[in-house]
Amino acid sequence: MKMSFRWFGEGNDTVTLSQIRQIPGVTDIVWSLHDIPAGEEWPLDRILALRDQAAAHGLGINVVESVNIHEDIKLGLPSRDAYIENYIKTMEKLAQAGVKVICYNFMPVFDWLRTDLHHPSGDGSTALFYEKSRIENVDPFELVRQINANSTLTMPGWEPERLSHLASLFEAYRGVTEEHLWDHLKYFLDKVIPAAETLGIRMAIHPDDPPWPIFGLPRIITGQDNLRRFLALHDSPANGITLCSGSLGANPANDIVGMIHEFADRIPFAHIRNVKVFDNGDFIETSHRTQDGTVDIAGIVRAYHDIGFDGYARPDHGRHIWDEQCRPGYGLYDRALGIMYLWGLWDAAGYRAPSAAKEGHAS
Ligand code: CS2
Ligand code: MN
Repeated sequence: MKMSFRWFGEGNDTVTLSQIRQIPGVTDIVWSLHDIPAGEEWPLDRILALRDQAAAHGLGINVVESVNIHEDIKLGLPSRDAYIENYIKTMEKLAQAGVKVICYNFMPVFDWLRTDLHHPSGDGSTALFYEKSRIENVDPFELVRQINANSTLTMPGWEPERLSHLASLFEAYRGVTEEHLWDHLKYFLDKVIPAAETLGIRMAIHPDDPPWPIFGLPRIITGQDNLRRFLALHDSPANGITLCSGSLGANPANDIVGMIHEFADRIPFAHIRNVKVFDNGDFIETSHRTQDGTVDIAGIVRAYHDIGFDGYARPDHGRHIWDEQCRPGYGLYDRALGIMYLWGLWDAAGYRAPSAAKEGHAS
């Protein structure tokens, strides 16, 4: 397991590269060029500048999260071909800079969605919270009105301008079913995966978060059966999964340990975090510790150890603790604690007495 840490870039993140370097065992940042709109080609000079900046702190840039997919690709519009071409050009440049894994998602309109970014956890910390009834009984056009009226509903994965397009995006998705989305995903994979194979890149789709349809928009990367179907759409080692235990774990029926075993050789990237799911379907993000949430993090790390996982992992969202002011879910402290918990589980799973010490005594 190679450990990484998401970093949003200079001026865009409260965490610094020097801080990341001091977290034990972190070798890579997980990064993106967040200001470039989905569908546009990334400039090589900016990719190389980022690589040099990370290297100056002893960090690699092997994992990109995300190169976002233009909505026209998800909608299957004729304009998708030009956007897919741009996507492949970006992949070529990333490969030139040494990138090994590209994470992306195929969620229509929204990325991850929460109703409260600073929900009290009960111990003085706050965390991301999802209140099911606030999302699921809402008409999307009413939602657009709420967001425009400055509600606390937020779309953290996306550029703010997206809000102004929301109504027309909903309109465009009218009549787009899950089966259409599967077809559009296959069309994308059939173009992109052969390029990935040539470039030595592994593509890694991120599950939908939460893993069920919202606002009548289809969502398909939601659980084990659908992940199996996804992998079969284009059967290649370059077509893989970002197995996110927190996204999938919002549905307690998801058996994440089972997925790690079943999809072992198709997981280039692991997001490991916990959530606590309540009986009414609401959930809050917790510390990474198994006992604090509903997801069996200890079992998950043990499963990765059992399969000899040598891909990249990162802690995912953290709580906001010790009064840290940071991007929602992306502070330094709780994610660093998460990493030490993950390493603790990992090291304990493979523990052997250090042989070097014994050799030292031999003569
Ligand atoms: C989220 C997502 O759960 C997560 O990792 O932060 O925004 C994720 O980065 C994207 O869905 C990946 O494309
Ligand atoms: Mn994730």
